[in-house]
Order: sequence, then C-alpha cells, then structure tokens
Amino acid sequence: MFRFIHAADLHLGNSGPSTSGFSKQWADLIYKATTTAFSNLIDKAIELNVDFVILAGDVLDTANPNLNSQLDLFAGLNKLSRAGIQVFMAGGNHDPLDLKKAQTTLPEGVHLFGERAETIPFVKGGVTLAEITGISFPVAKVSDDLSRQLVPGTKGFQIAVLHSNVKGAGKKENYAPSKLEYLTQSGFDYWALGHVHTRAVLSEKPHVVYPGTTQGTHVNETGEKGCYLVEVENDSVSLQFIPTSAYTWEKLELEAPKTLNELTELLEGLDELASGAKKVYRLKLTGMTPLYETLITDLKDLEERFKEGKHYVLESVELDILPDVDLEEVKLEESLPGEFLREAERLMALGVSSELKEQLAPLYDRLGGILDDLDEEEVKSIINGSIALGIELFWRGESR
Ligand SMILES: [Mn+2]
Repeated sequence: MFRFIHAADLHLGNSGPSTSGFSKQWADLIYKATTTAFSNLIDKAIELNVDFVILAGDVLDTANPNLNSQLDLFAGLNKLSRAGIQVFMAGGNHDPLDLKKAQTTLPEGVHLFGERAETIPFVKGGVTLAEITGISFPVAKVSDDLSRQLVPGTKGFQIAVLHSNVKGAGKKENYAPSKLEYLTQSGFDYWALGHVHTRAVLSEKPHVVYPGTTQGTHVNETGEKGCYLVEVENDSVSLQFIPTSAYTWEKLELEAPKTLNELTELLEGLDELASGAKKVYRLKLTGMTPLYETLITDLKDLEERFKEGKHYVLESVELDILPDVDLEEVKLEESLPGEFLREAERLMALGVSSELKEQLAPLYDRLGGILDDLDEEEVKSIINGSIALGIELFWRGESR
C-alpha cells in the first residue's frame, strides 16, 4: 500500500482580488492565500506521512515569479524533503520550463520533469511500487497533445503527470489538448492532471483526475478548493478530498430587503452565513423593493459600511433590483412609462404571430440558420426582460 497527494494549479504568487479598503488582517489573509494553501498542503502531507507528492503544473503563477513566491516554493519543498517525502513536479502554461529560474538546485527527493518525457520509479522497502512518468511545458503555449509522448513503464502502479486540457473538461484556452479516450487506453493507471481549476474525476479504472486549484483566486472559483489524497492498495485506488484554502469564494444571491430593518438584518447576518469559515462574498440583491432609490444612490456607502465582518469580506455588491411600483396603476397613466407598458402588453398579446417576428426577421436572416425560430415562451421571456429593463431605466432616470 502507498499513498500520495495529487495537487495542481497552486499559482504561488497570485495575490487574489484587490484588497483596497480591507483591514490589514483581511488584506494579509487574501494576499498570502496561495502560500497558506501550499503550506496547508505540506502540513497535511507530513501529518499523513504520505509517500510522495505530485504537483501537476502551474505551481507558480507566472513565468517571472517574484522573489517571495520562489522562496515560499523552496521553503515548502525543503520541508517535504526533510520529512523524507518525495515530490514530482511538472511545469504548466503559467510556469513553463523556459522561466528564468533562480540559480539553485532542487532539494533532495524533489524531481522536476523536463521537456522530454521521463519515468522515475517509486521504491519502498526495495520494491518498485510505482513508476511516475511526466513531462513539462517547454514554453507557455503548447498546442501539441503532450499525452502522446508519455509511455508507461513496466513495474508497479503507473502514474502519468501532465498539465493538459482534456477536451470538454473545461472552457479554458486550449493548452496542450488531450483526449479522454486516449488517456484511458494509454496503459496508465492514474493520470495526475493539472490545468482545470475545478476538481473532477473524469474516469475511474484507470483514474483520470483534476484536483483543481488549491486556492480560489477569483469569483469564478467558488467553493472549497484543495487536493486529493490517493491511496493505492493492490489494484484498488481510493480518493479523498483534502481542503487547503485560506478562504473560499461565494456568490450570494439574496432577495433585496424591503425595509431598513431588513437591510440591517441581512447584512449583519452575513457573518453567521459564513458559519465559521473565511468567505469572500460577491453579493447580488434581486427583485422589487421600495428601497430601490436608496440602494442605487447609496451603494458605495453600503459597500463601505459592511465591507467586512469577522468571517467575511464583500468583494462587491451588485444590484439587480426594480422599483416597487404597481405596474397596473402605471399602465393607466398618461405618461411615458405608462405608454411603454401598454405597448409591451400589446406585443405580448400578439405573441410570435406577426409584428415581433417581422421586426426580428432581419436579425434572423443575418444569423442564417444559427438560431431556431422563437417559440411563444421565448418571445414572452424576451418581452418580460425588456419590460424589466425599461422600468428600471425609467425609474433610475427619475431618481437622478
Ligand atoms: Mn492553472
């Protein structure tokens, strides 16, 4: 039996979102988060006494890393080395081999794969339990399928280490694309991948795994991030997720408060919502509210006043709100909004049948065949969206 940690996309040196306006405590926590996550990973590896650690690319955030991130990396590698834990590292699109590396040698037991594939045995008690084959990005932009260059060895459990975009696994730029069908038929037992920042097990037997990033650094990287602890016993492989993040991102969408009391309650409740964890929120308020004008006009004050709590900070507050007006009443008014609503209602009654379709015809002609014809529901949803936008513009204009 042996155990290893599979991590990738540590992006050491990435300082996360802007921390302007945050307290020093929060600013430090966010600024140092990628390093904290790395250090959490190392502590876990030592505590669990794993046999080795795999870092599958984008260990550093840039090809020209700052001194601090390089020192952090070497401090971590040294710690693992002293604990007798081997490290197998590959370079990715953010930290390719052509980076201007500090003049230094890697600590004992740390292996960085080169631009040609190589296979290194993992030996325990005189027995080769596994072989680890890997390759690094020679330059930042690789359009070749590097997986084709990796050939499994002959002894023990076969692991491949690669930074690669498996087709269909992520929406990111197509760096070093590879195909899942090829990976699963290549003879390897475990593909230790990096590149996609959301963890995913693409296949079992053989395993094709993205551990995701160890620390979310922007709003699209929500939720707990970390690495996988992999245990191999005979031919059975088990994975356990280990969280490493210093804080997590969360998109909060809440119904806009209707009164000042509700507003206070909502914002004071943010700390409780974090339930003890450190959260960076992007807050979105939605729906109709009598506080429409207040919220729109004084958004900056609101953001500043509730910028942070004990367990959370607000990255930003987004308003997707509407004034709380009685549309039926407005419809009867001899006013521009009244006329607008009456026109919208008229269109709604027409449905797909005539006018709207006529008006949209040039657009459809131009897109020729890309879009299907609109059905009744889609037309209704377009008109409803337009009504909401129109009302919002009328009332926003009024409040200025
Ligand atoms: Mn990455």
